[in-house]
Amino acid sequence: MFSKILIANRGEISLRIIRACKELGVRTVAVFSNADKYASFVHLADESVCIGPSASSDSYLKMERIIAAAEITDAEAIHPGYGFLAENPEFAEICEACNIKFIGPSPQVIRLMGDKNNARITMSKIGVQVVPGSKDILKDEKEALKIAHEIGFPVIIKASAGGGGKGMRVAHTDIALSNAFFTAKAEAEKAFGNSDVYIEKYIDDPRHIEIQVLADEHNNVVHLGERECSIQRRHQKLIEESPSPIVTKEIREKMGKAAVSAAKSVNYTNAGTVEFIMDKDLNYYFIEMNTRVQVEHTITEEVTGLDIIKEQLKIASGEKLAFKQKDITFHGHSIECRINAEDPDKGFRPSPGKITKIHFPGGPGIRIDTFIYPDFLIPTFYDSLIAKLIVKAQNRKEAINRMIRALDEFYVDGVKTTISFLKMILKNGDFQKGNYSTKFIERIM
Ligand code: MV4
Repeated sequence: MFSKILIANRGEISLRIIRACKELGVRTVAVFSNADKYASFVHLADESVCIGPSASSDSYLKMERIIAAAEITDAEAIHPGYGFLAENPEFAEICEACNIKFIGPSPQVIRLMGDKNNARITMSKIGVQVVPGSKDILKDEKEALKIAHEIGFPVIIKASAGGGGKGMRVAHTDIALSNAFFTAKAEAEKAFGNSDVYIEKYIDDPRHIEIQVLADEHNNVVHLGERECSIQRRHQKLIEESPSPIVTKEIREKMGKAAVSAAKSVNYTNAGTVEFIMDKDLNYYFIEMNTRVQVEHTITEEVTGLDIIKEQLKIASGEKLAFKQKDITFHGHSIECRINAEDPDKGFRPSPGKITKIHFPGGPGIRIDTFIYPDFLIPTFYDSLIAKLIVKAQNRKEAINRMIRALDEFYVDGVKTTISFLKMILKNGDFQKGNYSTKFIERIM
C-alpha cells in the first residue's frame, strides 16, 4: 500500500478519499484553491498545498501545479476524484511519466472510453448490445439519412467527444435530420474541437441504469450490481437508488456479465461504471463507460458493504481483489439524494453564500457525505453539491420513508437548497411505485 497520496480534488469527495486513506494508514496531501482555504478537507488532510486562485482553470485543472505539489510532498500516487482531471488521459499520462501512480485506469483506456464512437464500436465487437445505428463516424448527411431509413425515426445524433448529454440532437424527419447533423457537428466542433458525430435509434423515455465494476491489475473483474439514475434534470442526477426497482436478479446477472466483459475486453483496471439505457420492454443498451469513481458510488457501498475508494487504492497499489463475483452479495436498499445549494423556485440557479445554520439528520441507516459546516462560505466557482444524504434500509419502502424522515430533519440556513424539492419527489406516487424514467422531472414540473 502507498504511504502517502495526493488528492487532486475538493469538496465532499476529497474528504471521502481522506477518510478511506486514514483507515488504511495512508497519509494524505490535499490541494486547494484560494476559495477553499477554510474548507474542512484542507484541514483534515495530513498536509495541504495551495495550488492557485479560485477559478478551477487556475487551480484544480492546472496539471503542472498538482504534479509539483505531489513532488514536493513526496506523494506516491494521485487520486483524481470525479470531475476536474479525473477523465483526462493526458493527466494520467503525465502522472505516469513523473512516476506517480494515477489511481484510475490506464491513459489508453481513459482515451478509448472518452471517444464515445470508439467505445461503442469496441462494445459492439465483443457482443455487448449497443443501440442500433452507425458502424462508425458519419461521413456526411447522406449517410445519416441512409441509416435513419434503415433503423427508422426517431434518431439521435451524438458527438463522439461528447457524453453526459453535450452535443446531442434528436430528429424525427429527413429535414430535421439534415439540420441535426450540421448543428450537432458545429456544436461539437465548438465545445470539443472535434466535429465527429455518430447516429443511433432514439430510445424515447428510457431509464438510466449503470453497473459498477472493479478490476484489479491481475485480470480479475467483478461487478457490484446496478444503480438506477433516472431521476435527473438536464443531465444532473438528483436521486439515485440501488437496486433499481425494475431490475430482477436475472437482468442484474446479464447486465453485470455484459459490464464485466466490457471491462475485460479493454483490459480495464480500477473502478469504473458501465452506463446503459433501458427501454420500456427492459431491453438495455450500452451507451458510455465512465472511467472515474462516481458521485453515487455510495449507494453501491451501502448495499454491498464494500468501500469502493479503499478498493481503488488497493488495486492501484497492485493488490489482487480479495473476493470473487460469488462473494459479492446485495443487502437491503439504498437511496442517495444530492443536496445542492440551488434555488428550485428560480430555475435551480446556484445559491452560493455563507452557511449560517446547519443541522444534519442522524439515527439508524443515515450517512452524510459532506464538507460543509457552520460559517463555511460556499464558493461561487465550483459545482453546487454541498452534501450527499444516503440512507440504507431493509427494503425500498422503508428506505423511502427513512429518506423523507432524514430530509425533514435536515436544516440549512444561509443558502437555498434542493431539500424541499427532493422531498416532493420522494412523496410522489409514481416515484413510490418505481414507475419513472429520465423524463420524470420534466413531467412533474
Ligand atoms: C440516448 C437517449 C436515447 N436514445 N441515446 C444522455 C446523456 C448521454 N450519456 C446519453 N444520453 C441519452 N442517450 C439514445 N440512442 C437518451 C439519452 C438521455 C439520457 C440518458 C441518460 C440519463 C438521462 C438522459 C436524459 C436525456 C436523454
